[in-house]
Amino acid sequence: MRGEEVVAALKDSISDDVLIVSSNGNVSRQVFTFLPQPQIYLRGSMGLPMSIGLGLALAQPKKQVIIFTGDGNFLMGLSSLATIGNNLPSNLRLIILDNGSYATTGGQETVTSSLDYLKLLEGMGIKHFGSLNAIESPTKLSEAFEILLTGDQTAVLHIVVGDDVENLENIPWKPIEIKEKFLNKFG
Ligand SMILES: Cc1ncc(C[n+]2csc(CCOP(=O)(O)OP(=O)(O)O)c2C)c(N)n1
Repeated sequence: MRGEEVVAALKDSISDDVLIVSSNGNVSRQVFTFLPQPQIYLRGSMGLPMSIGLGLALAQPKKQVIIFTGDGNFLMGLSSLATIGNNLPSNLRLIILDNGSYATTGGQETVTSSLDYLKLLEGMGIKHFGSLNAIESPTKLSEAFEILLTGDQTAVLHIVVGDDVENLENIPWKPIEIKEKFLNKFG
């Protein structure tokens, strides 16, 4: 499965009151296209979805917060993972869509092929971790997602996805409009 197929497949499991933060580039376009709007669609800066998601989870403890990040963004924002591990908000979920590349900018390889996610996350103090290969086991996706959502602790789901991408429409909202629409709905 490609990243957008994974995001689209999760649509029915995500209720309208869930807060979502998505990393810049393709992942934000996928979340914008397939999941309830509005959400925080990052544009431009890489590496910020984890810190912004953590802030949202701490500010809105009664709401569930899901971060969707590409692996390139995940690597760039690693320092905030340590802060997540230190705070461990029970309402925070992190989904890493790992296509092993910076697909948005032409598919340059990232270094996740040599990354031991389990050790990394454990070292950051995050214990609830799942990893699956969505290409080989699409039926396991909804099961894994169900476990992720219904748990009572900070949890991370790492999903290996294909590196071929569909060219989705760019998000038509400016960053300030994204903020206003999000605050109008959830603020
Ligand atoms: C600080 C910074 N460096 C580089 C870029 C250019 N850039 C935009 S999206 C992107 C790739 C993001 O990769 P990933 O998070 O793995 O998502 P994918 O594109 O693979 O879906 C890059 C390098 C940027 N926007 N900001």
